[in-house]
Amino acid sequence: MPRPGAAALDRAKSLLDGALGPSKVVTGEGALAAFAGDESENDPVLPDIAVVAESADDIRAVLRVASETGVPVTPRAAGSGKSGGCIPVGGGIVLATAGMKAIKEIDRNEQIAVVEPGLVLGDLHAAVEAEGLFYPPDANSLSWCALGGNVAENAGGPRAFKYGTTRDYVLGLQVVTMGGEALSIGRRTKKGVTGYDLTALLVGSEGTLAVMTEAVLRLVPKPETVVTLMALFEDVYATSRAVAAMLGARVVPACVELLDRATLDAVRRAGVSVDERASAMLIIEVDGAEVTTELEMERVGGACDAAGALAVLVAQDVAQRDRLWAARRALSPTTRAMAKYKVSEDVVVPRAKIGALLETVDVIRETTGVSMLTYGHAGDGNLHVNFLWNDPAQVADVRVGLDMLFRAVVDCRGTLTGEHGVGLSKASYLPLEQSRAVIDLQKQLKGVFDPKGLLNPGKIFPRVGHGGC
Ligand code: 2HG
Ligand code: ZN
Repeated sequence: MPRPGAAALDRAKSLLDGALGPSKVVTGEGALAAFAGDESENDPVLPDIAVVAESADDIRAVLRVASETGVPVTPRAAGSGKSGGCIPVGGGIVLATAGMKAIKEIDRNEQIAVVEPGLVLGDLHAAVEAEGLFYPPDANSLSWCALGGNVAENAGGPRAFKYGTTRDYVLGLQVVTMGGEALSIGRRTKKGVTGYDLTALLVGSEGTLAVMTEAVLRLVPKPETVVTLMALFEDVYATSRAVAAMLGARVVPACVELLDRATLDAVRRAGVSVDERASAMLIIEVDGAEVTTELEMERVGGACDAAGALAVLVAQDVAQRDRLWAARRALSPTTRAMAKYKVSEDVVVPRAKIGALLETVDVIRETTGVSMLTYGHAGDGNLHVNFLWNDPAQVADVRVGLDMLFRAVVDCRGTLTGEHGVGLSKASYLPLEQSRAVIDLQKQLKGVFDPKGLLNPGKIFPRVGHGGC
């Protein structure tokens, strides 16, 4: 992707210095390294300039300068993304919003919160829960990911099974478009159908249409009780039978997380003791009023037993529950440490096809000889299929495996990404799932918001090769 010329950059730098003061404008390779990468497998790319925004006015100034000078601009919140969404592949300016962390409002009666893009998700959870309220989306990086990125990528997490993803909780947004125009879209009320649903369009648009300066979030009452169960199985296929049986018993757990044998081995190596006979685990959580959670817990236990569980254990206290979730939430870094190279996918299949997907993973492993492991959000059919390898020469085999995986997912009417986004990683695979007409329509929408193609260029739309390997 061509980078901006020196003259345009010099002009942008001096306009930014003038508009914002030099302290917010970062240059120099050492300092810019902090704005180059994310948590995906894509190589970092140094921007030419980074702006550390402190207010909506700063964001307006940056988008005005970018438009005026023709310099690309890539928004960035915490940098926890998994698909290269904030990597500035076109160079230019990184617009960093991590410093805008305010919770501007929590309204208990209306059950809404108004937040800035740099607010860390875990901090939002703590603040609203202190008021007896609940913000369900719970990306596993919640201790450091930020709302701006969550909104841009429509982040999910384990609780999406019962509660949905970020988009289900964003009522309205303050955004700035290229050129620096501030827009207020959406609403603060629970209901509302005025005009097109621009909020829904912008949530998950991967920072390619506009930059968020504020979000109005819908909250729900905090569940009275939470019960966490761990079910162990001799084989991974039994887990999909258990999930089907739970739904058949009319239970909608908050989370149903799957760990396959190779993932369990990684957990064991990380020091958590798990029954050696087990080749698969489900972590299941039910929440709500005490009477209903007790009933649901029994039904979940019955469903697991019917599917042939070796054991179903209930976390006895908060400490046990926290230990289990800490191990689950750390799976991404734990498995990352297992090999020199890793690609983690986040494909989704209809729940009834989870077994078929796991069979496909076995076939891919045998065909390519690449180590693989699978974990993820079984309730949603959203599985993180991981490829792990040490020899750079195996990249070709990984690419074969990815192709097999994505084709199998699309063939069973699944989707390529459930929560990490297309970004750089999956842009070249978009035509597998979406027709040319659908892709063209999205490009036209992009052109309406960003006619010069300067906002987060290089993302979503097809290019060659998998960005992560
Ligand atoms: C998770 O579910 C995250 O832990 C990250 O979505 C998945 O990196 C991964 O494999
Ligand atoms: Zn996930």
